[in-house]
Amino acid sequence: MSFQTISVIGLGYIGLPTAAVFASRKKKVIGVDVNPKAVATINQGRIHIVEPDLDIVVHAAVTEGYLRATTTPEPADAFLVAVPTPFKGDHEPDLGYIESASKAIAPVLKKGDLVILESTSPVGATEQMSAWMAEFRPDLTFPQTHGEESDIRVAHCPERVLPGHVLRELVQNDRVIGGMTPRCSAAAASLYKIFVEGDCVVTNARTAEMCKLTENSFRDTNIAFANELSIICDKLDINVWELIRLANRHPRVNILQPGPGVGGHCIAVDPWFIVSKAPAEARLIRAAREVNDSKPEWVLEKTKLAVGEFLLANPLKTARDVTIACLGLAFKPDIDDLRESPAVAITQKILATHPGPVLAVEPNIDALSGQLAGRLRLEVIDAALAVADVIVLLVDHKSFKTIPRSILTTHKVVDTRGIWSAC
Ligand code: SAJ
Repeated sequence: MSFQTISVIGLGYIGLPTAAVFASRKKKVIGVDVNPKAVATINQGRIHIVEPDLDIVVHAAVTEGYLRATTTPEPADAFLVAVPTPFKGDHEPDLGYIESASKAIAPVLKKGDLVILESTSPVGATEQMSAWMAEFRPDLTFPQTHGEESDIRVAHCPERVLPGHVLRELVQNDRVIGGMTPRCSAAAASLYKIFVEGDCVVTNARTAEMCKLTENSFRDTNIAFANELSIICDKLDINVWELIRLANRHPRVNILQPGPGVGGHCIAVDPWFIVSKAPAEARLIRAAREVNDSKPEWVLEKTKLAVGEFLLANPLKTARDVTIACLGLAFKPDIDDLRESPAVAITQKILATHPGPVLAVEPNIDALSGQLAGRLRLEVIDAALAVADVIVLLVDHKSFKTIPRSILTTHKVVDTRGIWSAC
């Protein structure tokens, strides 16, 4: 199959890099986003998100005329849907963005087109997307009713790239291709082969949906195991970092690292998509979510204890005199992304409950915004260490790792990442 024009619906952390990489292979790419500001920024050859080297690729793609952004879908040979899939209420998946995208592209579909769902989705979402498009285009046939003979081919090909390494992983990672029929899979595989150097492994749509959810649930469960161990070890006076290092010397053990909780828009969300489809059966997956979601509360308790210990050693002071410095706000090291960050949630709770000054150090941002702005002061490391009595280390950014271990003797420290306590 030859694809002259490719349209990417949703120009966020996945859609924009994907559009730019197709364009870098000299394909005509039409990017579509509901956000007119993002569209304008991209059409100026700039980007509205943070991802290493993406600005260079987008700038080249736009100036060479291969990539153009718009707010309204236009005809294309292939459509990739990369819109958010958050959860709502009691952790049920919210497919509202997929529904809107399906209805937006339906009017411009023509016989022979390929539509791919890239967004991480609950099992059955690809069939649902196809049903939404069919509803709007009774003149075209779709795989759920016409199988291999359908006018439109539909597949689920989940993204699997790690933020911060998106451009490399897009090209090098293997790709799971889940067509609604074998012909749909073949069409999707030939599209990805335009830039994917990894294997394009073919399966059906439901297995591809579950595969993506399984990958992130596996990681969530492993992190929950590490987080639970950290709480048990604290109780039993064992250094969890040393324990994990020792256990991982076994050839078949590979435990991940504890932290203040699990953040980001994927690992803390996707396991719920499995739970929502099989609530009685997904017991371990749910428990892992609960363990990871409860870790920030435990960090808050440890912070209160540290303040108490400081006051015991300084009986003339009150809690009002105790300065707490929270090191790190991002959801993981060496990025500037604060969304869904346990570090932000913990800092906000400390701010709400601690009567004394609270500082934050986040070397990857210039200013605080939203709910964090106001009482919270953003400081550089040295200034924060100079005035803080209690240090709460929340993110293992590179620059924090240079702070000497002697901090454990000069300050009360809650080290959620083990950067000093691991030795
Ligand atoms: N974390 C720990 N301990 C660890 C590893 C991670 O506490 O040992 C925490 C991080 O600090 C962070 C959270 O987990 O708060 C998630 O970070 P991450 O680096 O594990 O994952 P994400 O959310 O950046 O990206 C994941 C990746 N999935 C897997 O590794 C299985 C990525 O490949 C997916 O494409 C991405 O989710 C996604 O979009 O689904």
